[in-house]
Amino acid sequence: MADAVVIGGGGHAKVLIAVLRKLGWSIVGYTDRDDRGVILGAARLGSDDALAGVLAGHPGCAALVGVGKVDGSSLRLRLQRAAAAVGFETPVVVSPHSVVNEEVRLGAGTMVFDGVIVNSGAQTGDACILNTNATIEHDCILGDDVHVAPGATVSGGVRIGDHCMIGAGATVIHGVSICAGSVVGAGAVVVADVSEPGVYVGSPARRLS
Ligand code: JB3
Repeated sequence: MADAVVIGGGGHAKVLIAVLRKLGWSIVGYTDRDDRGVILGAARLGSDDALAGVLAGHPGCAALVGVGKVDGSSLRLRLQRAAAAVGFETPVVVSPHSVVNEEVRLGAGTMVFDGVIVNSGAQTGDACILNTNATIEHDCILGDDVHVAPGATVSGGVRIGDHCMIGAGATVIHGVSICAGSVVGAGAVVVADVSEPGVYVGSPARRLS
């Protein structure tokens, strides 16, 4: 079994660790500035300063970002790139209880959780979260560090820029483009291109001033 360390010890880490276990990974532990206790059997190893020691003790270890994302920030991508820079593997994680069809490309560190469907021809950049029961339809192109929250539906041919967050249960209709750094609120329905970063809510989705 390959070793993995999880960066971050909160709710997202709990979801990630369960999927990693199903995939047969051996969880070395997690790093977090706070002690969040034992998470599904994984103990805190210390803050991120402890990562170098983890790699020394576990050559070839993977690092997965267990810090979630609820905004347009770039923290996840920065954490992943920093781990890769010191020699960690940052693999794609695909739940055995998801469906990934043909000619799909998933960037390094992208996580596909339970119930997700990624349809043919779709692609993501690095460090994306395709969260529980999200749907990414055919030929979508997602940038780096995009979080598609639980139950969200991204229809065919949609383009989503870096660092976006598509909220729980939101819908993006076919062919729409959403610019980098945008946040689509839970349950929003995006029916037109989003060309100005901001927070978009409602149906049809409108930018919060
Ligand atoms: O909505 C869903 C299904 N999931 C949400 C997820 C996508 O985002 C979840 O409900 C939360 O809203 C959020 O999950 P997350 O990030 O696990 O939230 P929280 O439970 O607050 O835990 C974040 C943890 O990350 C905290 O313990 C922080 O101390 C830690 N953290 C923050 N910055 C960090 C860093 N840990 C490390 N190792 N390094 C950091 O830079």
